[in-house]
Amino acid sequence: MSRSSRKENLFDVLIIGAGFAGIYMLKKCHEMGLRARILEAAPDVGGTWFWNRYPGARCDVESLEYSYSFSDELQREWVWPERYSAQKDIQRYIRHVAEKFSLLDDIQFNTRVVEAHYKEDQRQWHIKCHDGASFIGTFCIMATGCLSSTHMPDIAGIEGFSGSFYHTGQWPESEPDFSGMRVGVIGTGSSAVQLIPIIARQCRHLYVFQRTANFVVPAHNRQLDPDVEAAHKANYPERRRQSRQTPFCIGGHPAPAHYAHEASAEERNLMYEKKWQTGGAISYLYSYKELLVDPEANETAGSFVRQKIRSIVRDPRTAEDLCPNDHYIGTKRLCLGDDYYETYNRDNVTLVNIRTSPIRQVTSNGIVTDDDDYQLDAMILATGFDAMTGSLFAIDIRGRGSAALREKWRYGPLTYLGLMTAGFPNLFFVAGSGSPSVKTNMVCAIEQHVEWISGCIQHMMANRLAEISCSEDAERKWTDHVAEVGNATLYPTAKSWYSGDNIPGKSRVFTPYVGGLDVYRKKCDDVASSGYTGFRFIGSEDRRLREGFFEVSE
Ligand code: N01
Repeated sequence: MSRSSRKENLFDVLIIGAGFAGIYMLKKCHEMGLRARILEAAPDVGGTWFWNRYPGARCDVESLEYSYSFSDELQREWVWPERYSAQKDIQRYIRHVAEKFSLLDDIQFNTRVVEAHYKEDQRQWHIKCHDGASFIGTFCIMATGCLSSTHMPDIAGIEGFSGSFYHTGQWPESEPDFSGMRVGVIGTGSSAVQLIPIIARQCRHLYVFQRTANFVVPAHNRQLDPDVEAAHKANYPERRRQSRQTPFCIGGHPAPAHYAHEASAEERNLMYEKKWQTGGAISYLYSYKELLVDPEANETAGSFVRQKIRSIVRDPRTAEDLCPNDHYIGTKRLCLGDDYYETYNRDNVTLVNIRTSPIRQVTSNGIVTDDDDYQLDAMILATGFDAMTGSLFAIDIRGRGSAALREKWRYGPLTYLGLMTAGFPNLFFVAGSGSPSVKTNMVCAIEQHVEWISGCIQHMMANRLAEISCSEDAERKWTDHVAEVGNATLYPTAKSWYSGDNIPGKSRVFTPYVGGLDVYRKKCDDVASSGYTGFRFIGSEDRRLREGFFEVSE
């Protein structure tokens, strides 16, 4: 370890990204007495919550759960104004955490990493940034986020549009004013569902260009009741403990006790109505045990939402266009919205079905479809992200023998526990492919990974180990296991960003581990306590790079 070194650009740990993951990783490095630095492309902390500041941006996990649990003082002192936090409150929170734990001095902002190469002879990562700056670290931690690399669709003529132009994932700080404007929104995923009702209230006319209808259930966001908050905080550590014992790491939603196929149609309707009135995606999908594994059961939950759409949206054709019919509910991210379907009853909102009438081209002043020509003053792309791997592939990452990660993962990510990939020593991924990640409460997933990685680094320090990598065998078995668990559900049946379907040319692989964070945590803990089964270590005093210094067979 290079702990004693004070060379300007030499660190024990280099962390890429200052979102929830990077911030906590840096704090752990401070606790371990390691010299660490975060390199962050944005001018502030927040990661995906920094960039996604479009009107209406809000978390779909409740505030008291979507927050760090590592400090009881922090979780008690912080006051969340709303049931589901707005982007600006989450951003304020992450900033507060960075200040409270004196992390800002070790974050280098406006620094985009473009290259990360492992030098085998030195056992160090050499990092290069867009401005030519370079850094060297013993460990490199990719805290780059799953939804950070925006997807710009390849639509003919799009670069020639002369009006105002935005992407939800790169929203400007200037808070654009749409009053009096004709606005086009392309996309109807979670971001659009939150944005559309707000823009509709501001603009002269809103055209929503929808290719695929999504299921949307109500959020019922509201001010957080101080009594609810006080009761939660009075018992916070115990609530966190209970949350950790659930697959999604979210408390207050007991696992379903019954099967949909055992309930009568009337009982099911009562159940779905209750969930509709309560609000929340997990709550809705937790109506019955088998909703995400059994197509027929799933259909009962999906058809309830379609009935709701038809009862809310007055124009029958618009209502039919809004009814999802190409995927099982919950297999794409179930959108949470307030006033979403109601917005289509406004006189100044038009839904344009670009499945039946595709976009031919964008012109300098609008969008031309097969059937019509829409004049626009502003265009908003809500077209999502090159998820899971996009932010990693944006960096030229090379491991042993200069092997490129982009090449190695050409047919999909290969990881052991989602934490490492063979041939890339001392490189950890936080809450990405091969781990529960986006299929659980992301903050919990991040805390679990950061704590495991920190424990591993401590183990290496205590045992004078300089290098860790995972074996190809462990990686293959784990990747197969992730696929097997996914294939036992309906998730992979949907065309979704979970599987990379939204990015032309990307290999189709459903990469999150959907066995639950509770199960996954135990697997990771068992691996560590059994002497890091499936990982290999090399000692710091062994200058020859021989394998197996601390290898534990499986
Ligand atoms: O992106 P998406 P998002 N022509 O990929 C359409 C998280 N999130 O930013 O389905 C026309 O879901 C595309 O159409 P189709 C959450 O995990 C969370 O909305 O490919 N349309 C789709 O409608 C979420 O799942 C929160 O046919 C094109 C849309 O663009 C994830 O981020 C809030 C197109 C993209 O939807 C991503 O959500 C916001 C094209 N060429 C986001 N290309 C909360 O916590 C794409 N589309 C609440």
